[in-house]
Amino acid sequence: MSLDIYFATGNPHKVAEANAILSKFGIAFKPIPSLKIEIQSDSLEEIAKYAAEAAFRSLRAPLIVEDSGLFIDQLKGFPGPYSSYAYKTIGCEGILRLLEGFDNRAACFECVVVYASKETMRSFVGTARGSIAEAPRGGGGFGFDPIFISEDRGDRTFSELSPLEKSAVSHRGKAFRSFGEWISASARYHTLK
Ligand code: ITT
Repeated sequence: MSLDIYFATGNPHKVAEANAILSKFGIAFKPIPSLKIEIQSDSLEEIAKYAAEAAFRSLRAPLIVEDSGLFIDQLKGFPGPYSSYAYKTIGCEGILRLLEGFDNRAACFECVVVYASKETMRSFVGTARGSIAEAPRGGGGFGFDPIFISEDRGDRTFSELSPLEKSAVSHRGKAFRSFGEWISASARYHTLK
């Protein structure tokens, strides 16, 4: 038997990556796309906490919300919390154009997972450091994966990694593994599972 937890997100890639990580903890996420309310803020944690509180008020069942983004040093952290919008508007090509002529291509992906239930609300954070490639490479993943080179995987972009290789070093992998360790040690997990 698995422990089902709702995941308020409209991004099926996030759900697939989270389920692959959490299946070993006996947890399955059930997506509910319509429940994520997104405020504007410079803080991923603030965005995710607000969304988790609002989603819990409507659903009244344990759930998670995840907010993530790509932070580029040369662009003072842009697109950061605006990554979803930046991806839909300027995309990977637009980011590469903004970095044309700059040597500093350092960047990181960040992910905040917020779990909300009747008893508690907790955040779990993951960061993956790396750099922005000169051109898109690879066919896997989603979003900015084709232009992000993880410092832990040689010269390969996230899109050139298998899903397992990506999640071993990714921001999402780190945040969801912390969540999995915490929830599997909690009383709730043992009574409901
Ligand atoms: P929800 O808000 O519905 O969960 P979303 O895709 O809009 O889905 P965010 O607001 O958290 O999610 O935006 C994060 C964006 O950052 C995402 O759309 C991608 O463009 C980018 N991103 C986050 N994690 C990524 C990853 O692992 N690989 C590539 N791009 C990623």
